[in-house]
Amino acid sequence: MFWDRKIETLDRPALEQLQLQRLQKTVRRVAAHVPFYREKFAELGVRPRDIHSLDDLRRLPFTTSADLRANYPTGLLAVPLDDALRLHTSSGTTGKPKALFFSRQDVDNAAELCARSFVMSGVTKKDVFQNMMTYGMFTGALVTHYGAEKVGCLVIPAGPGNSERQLMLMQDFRTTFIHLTPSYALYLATFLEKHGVNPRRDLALRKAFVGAEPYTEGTCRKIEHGLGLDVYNSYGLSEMNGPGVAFECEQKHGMHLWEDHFLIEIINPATGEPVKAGEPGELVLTTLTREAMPLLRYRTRDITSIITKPCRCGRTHRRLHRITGRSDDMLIVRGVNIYPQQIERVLMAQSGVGRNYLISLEGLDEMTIKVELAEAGFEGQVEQLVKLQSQLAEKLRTEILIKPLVQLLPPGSLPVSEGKTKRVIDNRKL
Ligand code: DLL
Repeated sequence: MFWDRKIETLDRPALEQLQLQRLQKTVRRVAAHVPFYREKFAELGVRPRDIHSLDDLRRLPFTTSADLRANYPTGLLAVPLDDALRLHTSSGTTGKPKALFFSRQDVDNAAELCARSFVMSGVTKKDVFQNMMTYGMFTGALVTHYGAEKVGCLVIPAGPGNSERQLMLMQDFRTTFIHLTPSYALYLATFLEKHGVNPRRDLALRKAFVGAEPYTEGTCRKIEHGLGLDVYNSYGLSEMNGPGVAFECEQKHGMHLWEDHFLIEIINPATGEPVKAGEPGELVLTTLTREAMPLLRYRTRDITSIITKPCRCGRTHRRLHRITGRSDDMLIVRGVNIYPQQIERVLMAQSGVGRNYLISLEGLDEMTIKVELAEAGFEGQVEQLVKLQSQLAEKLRTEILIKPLVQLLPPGSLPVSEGKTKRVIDNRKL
């Protein structure tokens, strides 16, 4: 199913022509209205009229999240404040948040891309959408809210948490699809199980759009199994409107990134140079239609790769593989580079393991993986636990090259989050 068949299946030369026109317009816009970019262009000796082809993108400067913070609150605005319609913020680990402005057109485009993304997975106006993302300054809920309204769905702005109420709403209004973080999805699955709800039998749920943080294929399967539905990966970031940047189609093999609105590059994060076609690296995005706050070559820090083969669904917009982590999430433990997603991959593929885990770093580089056991399956024998513990430690060693301590915990003993989860506690005294 298509929301806008023409644009979604536009042939590559026409799509690239459209991208070039939009890139040129964006570059002219920032050169005229954003001193930060004007100065960068002057430093690099590049002028808007030097952009003749998409390859010229590489002549333009990168933008980083530090640049957004340094220009907080309005330094990167490309329109008069009067023409800004909405403000979202995105908080990082330190200091001021990033302020993201939307013009009327930006608000509309964001909703349009979410509508496209929902319809791509088979959502229609007959669907009932319970939005379990956080409403507020976070883009996660509002942007998808308006997208689903555009499709004509009944939208229930539930927000996350309060699982009793979620269940009541799902039962009373026959909710068919939800949008939530992987952490809350896993929690909700446990909640339903505890309350004797069999989602396939008792609820009308068909799909969950899951995103806002990285998760593995194994976690995806656990959510599908626990909630009795199909999971579609939902990717986005506040700097690019929020959700709706890249979503999965019904083929569920990679996320189509909407290339009429964003230009993709995959670079080696250490050198800034492009990687070879199909190789993993850091995703860098340039906005092509944003009016209030266009961004050039934004370093997302997300690690992924482009699927080079065309998709069977007929869309020409290229797909990204699941995000495997952020370049700034990388842990260095005893000199070894480790991504938390590698650990999640091992844990979630192991039978007997439950739905929650925590990576704890203490003392002089001691790594402990705290992991909950599955609700069902454990028969209370100590030998069983010891075996599982050593199997996990061994598999983890193969994956991350160091052998962590594995601590098995009863289900429900680790903290849960309704939003993004903190998976790593680093208390090392190095
Ligand atoms: O998380 C926007 C969003 C909301 C996307 C709801 C999808 C659903 P930020 O708070 O700015 O915006 O965080 C963006 O979250 O750079 C990734 O590191 C991570 N992220 C978002 N979606 C995914 C995903 C929203 N599907 C940052 N898989 C991004 C992996 C994701 N990581």
